[in-house]
Amino acid sequence: MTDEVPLAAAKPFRVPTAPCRPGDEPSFPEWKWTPEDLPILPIDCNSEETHEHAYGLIRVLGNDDLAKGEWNPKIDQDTIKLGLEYMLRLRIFDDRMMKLQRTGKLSFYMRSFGEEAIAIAQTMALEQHDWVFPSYRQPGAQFVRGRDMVSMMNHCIGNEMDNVKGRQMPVHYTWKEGHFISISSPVGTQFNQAVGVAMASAYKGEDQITITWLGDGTSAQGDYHYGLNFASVYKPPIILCVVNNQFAISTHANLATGGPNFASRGLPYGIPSFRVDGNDFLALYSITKWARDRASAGHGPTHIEVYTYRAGAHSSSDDPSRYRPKNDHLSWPGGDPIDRLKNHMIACGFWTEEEHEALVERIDQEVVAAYKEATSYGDLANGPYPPASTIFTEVYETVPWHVQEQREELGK
Ligand SMILES: Cc1ncc(C[n+]2csc(CCOP(=O)(O)OP(=O)(O)O)c2C)c(N)n1
Ligand SMILES: [Mg+2]
Repeated sequence: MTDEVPLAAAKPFRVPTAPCRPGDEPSFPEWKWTPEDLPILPIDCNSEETHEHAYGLIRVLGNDDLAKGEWNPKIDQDTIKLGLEYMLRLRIFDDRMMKLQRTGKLSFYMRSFGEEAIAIAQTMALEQHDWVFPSYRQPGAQFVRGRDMVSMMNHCIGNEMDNVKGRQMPVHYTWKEGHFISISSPVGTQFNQAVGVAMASAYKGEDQITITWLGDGTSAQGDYHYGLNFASVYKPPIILCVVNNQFAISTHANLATGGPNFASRGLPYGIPSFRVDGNDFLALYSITKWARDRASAGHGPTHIEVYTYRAGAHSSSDDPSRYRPKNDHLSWPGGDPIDRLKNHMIACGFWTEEEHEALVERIDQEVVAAYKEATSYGDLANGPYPPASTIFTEVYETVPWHVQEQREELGK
């Protein structure tokens, strides 16, 4: 008898790696999907009927920049122009804020670079009173809901006018008036909270639906599966989105699932599941409007993989050149979401390069003016900041003795 464990023949254990690393040529599989591939489905369909939609890709904008196929939402030109304006505002806002971070004017920043269409098109497809449970990669929803840039900057600086009084990291917005729920640093917590709120809306008989997003990496956590399971059982009016931008900081998406894609993970939960081109404004608008109509009519949840590429760094603390080829986003088959909508508008004859440049110029001036105003309420180096006493306010209705004691201590 021996306790020694005998050596076995090689077992199929593997640790996936990213498809390309620094120094490699970026390589992405060629897209075989076209806007004509997938039929639109009745809003009361079941999960099995969405099988090809979970394994395919909903597209509307073709390679010739024209809108085609059954998923074409056929929205009016003014709405499309507004969508382009929101996306540009987000990109210019992000670029300015990143520069401010680099010059020490902000402690931290995260951009939505390459993913601008997602929160913007999807929020535009909803009603103003619907609930938004975002991750840090969907601040753009606030532009759609009408939040003032000065207010967003006040938060990022953490000055006296910060609506969360310095209690959150920069970019961890919350905005009650816009039904935009606080971003949480521990990733993924919003998924279950969103399902619970959607259940509450249904229980109260309100026509208020909920949308939530988390990333590919975050979908490897239990929270994602708990949320799907509750949505599967109770069928509340919710849109559950997994933004597959291929990376979780430096970890490639192939470490987050061993399956063929992210969308199809909703099928065994009995939830209709779709994969959509995340850089196609019209496709995102279309599937989200469809999912809202479905939820509003009482047919329950929809699960969506938003297929995209994180064009920039994870955050101001990250350097992607350490783990992936430089400028690889330029090879992404889905292109750039702003360029694609702009090219579509030009191809259809209701936009020009000159109008585009003028819009960029106007927004840039608005962003510069907003920062000037925000710093008049306090900058990072000199304040004024929210008073220290706000550490203790608005948390407890009745302040517990030990917190009261600490408050008095601070007062000394
Ligand atoms: C519970 C938890 N684990 C780890 C982290 C550290 N962290 C912050 S963002 C992130 C990556 C998330 O990637 P993904 O879900 O793909 O979202 P993306 O940043 O690509 O939008 C990690 C690991 C965290 N904030 N919370
Ligand atoms: Mg990711």
